[in-house]
Amino acid sequence: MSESFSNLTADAIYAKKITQVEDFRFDDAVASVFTDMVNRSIPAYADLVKYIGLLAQRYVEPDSRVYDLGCSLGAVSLSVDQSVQDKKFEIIAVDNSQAMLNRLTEVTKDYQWQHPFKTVVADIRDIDLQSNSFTVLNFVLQFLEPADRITMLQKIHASLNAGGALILSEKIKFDDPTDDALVFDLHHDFKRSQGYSELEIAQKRNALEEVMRLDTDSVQIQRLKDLGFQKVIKWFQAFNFVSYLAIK
Ligand code: GEK
Repeated sequence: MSESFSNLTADAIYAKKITQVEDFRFDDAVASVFTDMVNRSIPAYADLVKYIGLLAQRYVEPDSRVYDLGCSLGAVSLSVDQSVQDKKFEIIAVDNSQAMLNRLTEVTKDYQWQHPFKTVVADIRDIDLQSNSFTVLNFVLQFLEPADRITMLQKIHASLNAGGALILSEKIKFDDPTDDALVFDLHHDFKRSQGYSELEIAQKRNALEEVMRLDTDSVQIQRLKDLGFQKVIKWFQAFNFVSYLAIK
């Protein structure tokens, strides 16, 4: 995973006052600072990515496929590739941002993949998923239109082998508004501790308002259970960022 952390360029996208903050997009500007941005915005992101590699050791089956959906710079793919040594499998990383995939190619150019790895530029809603043992949606479902989320999860459930796992990481809302406000503030304390200014935090929040509509913890868990996942466990949480393990 260290390879994806080389060439670190500092995120200063929202550092200056912007008259009209536009909706957030995964364009060249974001792709070029993404590693810094994601580490300073999602608490414990690097640990979470590392631990997804550990989960992969348990759930990736020999001669199967792994999907990294909404892969950005491929941090999850790299983690799985390095973590699961003793099995043959293929990794397919999908993102609809050409800018992200160009940057992925650049940051991994000297990396020797241990398993066949391919990228696909596509909207994850439009692709056919082939049978697989491990699918990861690491902070991606939250960017889909709320109405499309269940269909996406249904498609993943249908494509997973019995016993296979979906790792779904999401920023969540809390059911209780007071709890939600508190954890929201704690997350902003985290961002301040990472060197983001009040202006940067506020402008990024505006940019994300329309493109990232959050579900509550109870909605996330119930939706996965209703789809037929045998086991749904919240295995990781840092403030309002959580990850679920859903086993078919
Ligand atoms: C990581 N998983 O580092 N189809 C395909 N890709 C999409 C779609 C879509 N409909 N919507 C958004 N994306 C990564 C981090 S970032 C999370 C994921 C964040 C892609 C988008 O282009 C971006 O690369 C990624 O999902 C979300 O573990 O920035 O908060």
